[in-house]
Amino acid sequence: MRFSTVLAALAAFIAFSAAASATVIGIPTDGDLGFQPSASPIMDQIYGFHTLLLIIIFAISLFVLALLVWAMWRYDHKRHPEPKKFSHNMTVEVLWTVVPILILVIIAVPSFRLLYDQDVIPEADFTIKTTGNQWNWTYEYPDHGGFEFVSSMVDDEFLGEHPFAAHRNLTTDVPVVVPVDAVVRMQVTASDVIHSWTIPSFGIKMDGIPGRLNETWFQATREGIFYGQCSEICGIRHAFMPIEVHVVPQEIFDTWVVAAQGDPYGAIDVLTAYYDSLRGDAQLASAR
Ligand SMILES: [Cu+2]
Repeated sequence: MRFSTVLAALAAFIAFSAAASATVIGIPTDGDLGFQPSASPIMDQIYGFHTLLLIIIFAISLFVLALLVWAMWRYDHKRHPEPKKFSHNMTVEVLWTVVPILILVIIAVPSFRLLYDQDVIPEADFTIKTTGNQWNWTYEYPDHGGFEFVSSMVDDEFLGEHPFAAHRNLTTDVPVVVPVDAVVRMQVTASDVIHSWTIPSFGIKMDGIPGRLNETWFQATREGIFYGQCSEICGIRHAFMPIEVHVVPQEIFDTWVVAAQGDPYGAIDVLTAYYDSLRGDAQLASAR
């Protein structure tokens, strides 16, 4: 088995074990460490790359520590009273130049591959355009008739009235909805100051800059509710413009699109009905 395959399997296992009991991802959870569970091929790659770096860093730290301990013991003034007078050692000098270069090359290969895969958007199924505002997000679905809506955080006092998955500082009044496994081209811009559209589980973070149209992409490979937050300090309510993405089966997405073309703010009823129908499903019931 190739080393990269082992790394990917390890990363998938970590992602799976962290997420096995939750379909609502991006909320604070007690005792969690590391990244949020992965839900996209890009995040899988980030996981694998992160694991590779951890192994390399651990090996280097261990080697330097061992070298230090050995040097302190071996060249102690009792064991080694007369210091040697040489000032060059060709072998050691070549080694400490070549080995770090090799390590950097080993890191560079998956790093460049990841950068390339993040940057080059595969053929997209459809596009969503988002505009960051102080302090909420406007979403447009240009490939589905061009309907648009503004998604704002639900304030604490109204959380109790929200039909599903009400989480403080994360739940929005109108979430973004995408079908599972669809390749989505995400266009990001802003109307006033710089914002940043982020979903950690999808491995994406893209600045929204006034007067510029940035692009990124994601493919959500599992159903659920995913949260992110604006990641560019944008003013006094920067912490209160969350991002909420619902990944649902294609037919639920199609129903939602038809409803949203009529009334984007009322289309949330489609999601409510969908989660109600799943209430008996142990896995998705936790979304409520
Ligand atoms: Cu912002």
